[in-house]
Amino acid sequence: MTFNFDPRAIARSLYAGEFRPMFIGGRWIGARSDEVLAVTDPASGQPLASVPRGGAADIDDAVKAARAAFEGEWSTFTPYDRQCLLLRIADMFEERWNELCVSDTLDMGLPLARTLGNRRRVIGMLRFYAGQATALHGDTISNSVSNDIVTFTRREPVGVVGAIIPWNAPTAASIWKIAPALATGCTVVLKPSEEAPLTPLLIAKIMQEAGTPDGVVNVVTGTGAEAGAALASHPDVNKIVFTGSTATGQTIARAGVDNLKHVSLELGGKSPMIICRDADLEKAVPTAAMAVYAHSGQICIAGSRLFVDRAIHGEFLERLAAYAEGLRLGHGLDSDTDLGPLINAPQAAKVETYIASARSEGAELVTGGARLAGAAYDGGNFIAPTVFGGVRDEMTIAREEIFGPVISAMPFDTLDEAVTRANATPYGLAAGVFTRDLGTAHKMVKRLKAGSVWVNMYHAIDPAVPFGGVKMSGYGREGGTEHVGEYLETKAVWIQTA
Ligand code: TXE
Repeated sequence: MTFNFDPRAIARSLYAGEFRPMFIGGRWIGARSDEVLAVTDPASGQPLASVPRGGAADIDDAVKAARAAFEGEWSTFTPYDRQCLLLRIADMFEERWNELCVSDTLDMGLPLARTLGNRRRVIGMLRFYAGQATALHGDTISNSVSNDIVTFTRREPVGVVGAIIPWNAPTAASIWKIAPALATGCTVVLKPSEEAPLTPLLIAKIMQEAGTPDGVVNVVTGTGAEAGAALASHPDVNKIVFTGSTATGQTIARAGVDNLKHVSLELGGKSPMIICRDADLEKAVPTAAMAVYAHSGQICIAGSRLFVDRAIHGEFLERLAAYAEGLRLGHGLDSDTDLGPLINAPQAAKVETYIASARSEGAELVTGGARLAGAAYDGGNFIAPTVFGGVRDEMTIAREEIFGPVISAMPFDTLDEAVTRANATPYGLAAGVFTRDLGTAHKMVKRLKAGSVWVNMYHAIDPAVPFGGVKMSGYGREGGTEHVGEYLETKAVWIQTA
């Protein structure tokens, strides 16, 4: 892909190693402790900026600011006012899209061609929720008590929302949490990942410039154990929306019990991709590859368990390996990069441990399986796109979320067996099926236990289509009209008229 702008020039203008304050109550400030966290470019290891290491006191300040805004000026905004604000933010995102995407790429390494392609997931989401802001309504109910009593419901904002997001999609994750909050009249304290806090701060800046009242959106940077835990357990936070690992999601859900916070969790996955013998391999091979490699495997919906009908298993793996070997790894700002780095050294080490476990448990390495060395990869953590064949369901790589570019391929003999094995996981975020047979497709869709099922495609996400998981992949949905309900409380009103 060629860019019609100079990404490196934007990168230089954005981050030159300086201190980037966080955003509380409309003010750009440091942590009360004055401590900072360094942020580096995952592709080069070069410093980008430093951010405040916010802690419990800073979270408390942000929650107070969010509460004051919720009770104050923000509560006077009509649905139409909120709609206008969201549309203004969306317009500003359009104008500054290249800048936002360069920032996203620097934050987490995803190639710029991909971050640029997230327009609908981000700006579309803002506009979708702008529409939802003026579509909120309660019900009039014919109560069974008396004809002289009018009963109706009001949908009211849940209050202060704590949003905790991971590093693998800073822009989209921020907007998926903030847009529904603004649409419904809530206020937000966002805690980005310590690995990728810069784009969320840029987003807050744009929102401020768009006229978002002080305190409506606050961003506190810091670690999970400090700022994240303080937000999850804060008694004046009404709801937590979290995207991240299942283990942290469980911790957060427990922390919310004391004040019975609403909690929605979008967690990990070990999603199956099922390739039937009648699949169109021209489409299925690249789709199955990118279902995992697109974010270098660092995406919750990665279709990392690849079930292939035994009749085409050999041919499929050959073609998959050839496709994987043709992918170019490099810095996300380079126009010819297909895949970026892993976020940091511990993540790369974790992936290498999984690769080692696959070898020692008897899986057969088809391609990849090693770090890339050489000047182009200095300072980054690049692991070659990897395919293991001969994987058995009980092997570690077939059971655990790797969050790296590793596909575990397994043959199957019957569709019944494929679905049963696909469902034999604690997770249930997504699933993919490739078949030309409509009957097979519908049967699989019905039986697969997952929040999203894609047939003859993968990875598609749309603001109007609900996204989320079942089982240990969490609860609650993002996107779709039902999502706004997660930011609302229902108040029942009774009026005696005679
Ligand atoms: O995730 P965490 P991390 C998986 C992936 C990865 C592993 C660790 O396998 O290797 O998780 O990554 C905040 N209270 N996924 O450490 O811990 C944290 O600061 C409150 C899969 O990044 O889930 C960050 O903002 N908050 C996943 C956010 O939670 C806490 C995406 C996510 O961090 C906290 C990310 C606490 N006690 C990682 N501890 C997916 N499937 O999408 C941490 N945080």
